[in-house]
Amino acid sequence: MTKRALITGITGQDGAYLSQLLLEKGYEVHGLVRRSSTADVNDVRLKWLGVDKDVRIHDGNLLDLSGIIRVMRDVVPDEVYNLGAQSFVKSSWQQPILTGQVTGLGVTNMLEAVRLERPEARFYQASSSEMYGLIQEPMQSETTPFYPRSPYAVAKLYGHWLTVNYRESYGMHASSGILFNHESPLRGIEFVTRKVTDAVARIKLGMAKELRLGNIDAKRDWGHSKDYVRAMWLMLQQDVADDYVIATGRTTTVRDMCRIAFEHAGLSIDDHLVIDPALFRPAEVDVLLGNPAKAKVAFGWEAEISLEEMIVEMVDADLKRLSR
Ligand code: NDP
Ligand code: GDR
Repeated sequence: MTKRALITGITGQDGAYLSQLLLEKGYEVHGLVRRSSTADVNDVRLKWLGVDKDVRIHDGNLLDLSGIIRVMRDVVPDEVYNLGAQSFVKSSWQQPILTGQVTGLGVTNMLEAVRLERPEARFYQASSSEMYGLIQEPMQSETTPFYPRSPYAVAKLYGHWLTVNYRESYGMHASSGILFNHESPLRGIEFVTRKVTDAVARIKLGMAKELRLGNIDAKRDWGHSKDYVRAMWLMLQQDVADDYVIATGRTTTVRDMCRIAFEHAGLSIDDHLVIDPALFRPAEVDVLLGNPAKAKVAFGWEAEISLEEMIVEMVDADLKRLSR
């Protein structure tokens, strides 16, 4: 029997890589996509991976429960991956209410639709290392207390606990992946790695002179989206639903991540990097470092792509795109 998956956020970075993975595994892949007047460009990532023709798109918005119920009835999924969100931390201070509605309450809409229409489906919630925020433990695991530091992180924490609550209240197979930062050439341009690789490519090609950043002392545990969507799928293949940290176990400053990108292009960071106070956040998460031991023991997951390999891939992809 062909398995059916429903993915929210299918037009985003992870949605595209997860679609590719599930199609390779023989799934029928369905995606919930919010309508826009520029529908021709919102499948750009799926096109980049060459899977746009193989996925089935359904109009719907995380804010609209009746629409989600209709999609759930039409698709009758075996697995539901809730990746849709207002996912940019900095924007969450500018749009705290929208972020709460989409990133937080949107999870309630998804869980309710599954509970009412397809309670036997397995559910994945895209939780985030941002929930740790002002951490007090050097390495964060599933038992580390949370202390969210942005409206985005608060909304994610709500979605996280609601997923746990539906699992415990209704016996649903609902798992939450606490994923640390993961990137790729398909990463949105507003996130720091892609902002850096895009700028490095522009400087290399003579299209720009400088790169403006905020807090370059922040440290992140960066992995590759391709590795991380594999962990999402593995979580839903377990007999019992649970929560798992997905991370590399290595942390790097924004400054050192930049250096990798500049050096790969044969450029010096000191000649081009400008610190712009306007790019600092009202509250910062200074350091994140995840301990993925539980996922390794449970289903043998480990990150395979290093930060260096990923940044090189991203710079090369941006050079190629901008040279066209
Ligand atoms: P992206 O920002 O690339 O994708 C977000 C997706 O959500 C897009 O497809 C977007 O659609 C969709 N979306 C936004 N609002 C709505 C809405 N109201 N209704 C329906 N869909 C909506 O995120 P990523 O792929 O990087 O991340 C996937 C998920 O994982 C997100 O929930 C994110 O918060 C979470 N996460 C990400 C991490 C990372 O490092 N990448 C780490 C931890 C968690 P559109 O194309 O129309 O904008
Ligand atoms: P983050 O990712 O907030 O960790 O959330 P982002 O790449 O935006 O920031 C990482 C760190 O870099 C610092 N920084 C800058 N960030 C951006 N975007 N632009 C800049 O110019 C800049 N200068 C310095 C930030 O202050 C921060 O410390 C990502 C998102 O994908 C979330 O959805 C996800 O939940 C978490 O990762 C885990």
